Amino acid sequence: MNNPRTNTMYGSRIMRTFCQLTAIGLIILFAPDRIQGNETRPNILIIFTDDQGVSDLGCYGSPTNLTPRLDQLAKEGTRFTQFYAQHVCGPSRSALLTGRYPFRSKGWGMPASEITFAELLNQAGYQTACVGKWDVSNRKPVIDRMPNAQGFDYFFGTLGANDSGLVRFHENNEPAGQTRDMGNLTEQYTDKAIDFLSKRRDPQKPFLLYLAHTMMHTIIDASPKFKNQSAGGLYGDVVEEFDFHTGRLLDALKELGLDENTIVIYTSDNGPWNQPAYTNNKKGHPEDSIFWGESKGLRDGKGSCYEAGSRAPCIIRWPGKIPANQISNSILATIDFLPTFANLSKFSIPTDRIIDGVDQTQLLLGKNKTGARDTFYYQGNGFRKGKWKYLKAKHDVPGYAKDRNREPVEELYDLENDPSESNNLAAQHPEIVLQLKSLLTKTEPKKTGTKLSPKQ
Ligand SMILES: [Ca+2]
Repeated sequence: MNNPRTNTMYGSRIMRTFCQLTAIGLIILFAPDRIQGNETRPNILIIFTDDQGVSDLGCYGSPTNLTPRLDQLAKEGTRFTQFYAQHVCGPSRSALLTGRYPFRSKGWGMPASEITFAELLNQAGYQTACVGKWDVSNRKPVIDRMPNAQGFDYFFGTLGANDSGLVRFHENNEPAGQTRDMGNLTEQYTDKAIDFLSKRRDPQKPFLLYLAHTMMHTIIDASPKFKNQSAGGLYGDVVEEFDFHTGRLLDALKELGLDENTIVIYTSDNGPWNQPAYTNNKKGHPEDSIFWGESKGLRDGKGSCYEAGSRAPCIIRWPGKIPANQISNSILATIDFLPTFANLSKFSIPTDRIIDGVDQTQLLLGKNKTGARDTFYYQGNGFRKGKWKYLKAKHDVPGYAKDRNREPVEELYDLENDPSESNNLAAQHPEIVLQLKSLLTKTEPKKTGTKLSPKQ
């Protein structure tokens, strides 16, 4: 056919197709989730629970709590056994968000000048959302220290804890109601997280979704469907409900086609609130109910400088990238996430301040079994290097976390052979005590501060 009009139409169709292809090409070339080498930057989903024991899940050895979805997550990813959050709530959150030990990032009082990984990911083109418990603005609506000002495009959740059985919500910077129904919080936060993925997400951008549950922080409760169902009592009901709703979130990720390129990180902020000074005073809980988690084989719990204070469960999944069905006994810490995200998501870490975390990409990808860290600093109290842990004679811990069974002497433990910290070897190994004290002194809070190499 040699009709000039048809030729013109044909030509304009070619031109239109060319323009469309060029536009798509430009989108592919410049879309924020593309990086050099056509490698796609991962989405990041952090599921962060509160006061959960390191052995509360089936895959971590719980004989009572049924957690099939998190057990499945462990089969699809790597489960860490030497994972450190921090000893208590606000400090743990500022450390997670900034990659800096709490004495630098200031815990509940985290100042506006702190730089979170949400800010860095946001600047690098990520869409960012925080759902749940914030707890680093002194539990107050201080606008420049709330999630929107600290890198999150969207926030729904609470600024504080739920010790009184009341949770007040904010949506972004505005008050958004309150509830006394603690048993509904896990479902409610999960719904908001799924809502973000399915309705608020910008498909042109990779995302960071930080879902910080209020459970299992007292006052705990489960919804009617889960109540009195677990062999682990009310606490077990809450854990099982958390497992169920986490499953819903993971299902949503899959249904939206996002699961393959999303790093899912599950962990908790500190150990279980299981000390007699606290559990004997069961405020707001039914008679005889158990409302604390298990850190089986580890000494003490939340707030303590013994291992159950800061050790947390941690499972990380990234299909095809992070080895599936693996257990890692290497030391990893929440402070390492910011530098690791910097590598994976291609942003630069701040150079005007000390970042205590270290890039653990090679450990996560299974390319380096030992990881980039063999040390951990126990806020104000001690220092670990490899299997050895040193504690000062005087412990600086909250009142509920004081261990009444200890003498005020320096302590040294071999965590490999004595994970429950029952055999003080300080007198037998004075040279190791000296070495760890020296490392502790180098790390301890100073006005100027020095960054200690994570491997010493
Ligand atoms: Ca906590």
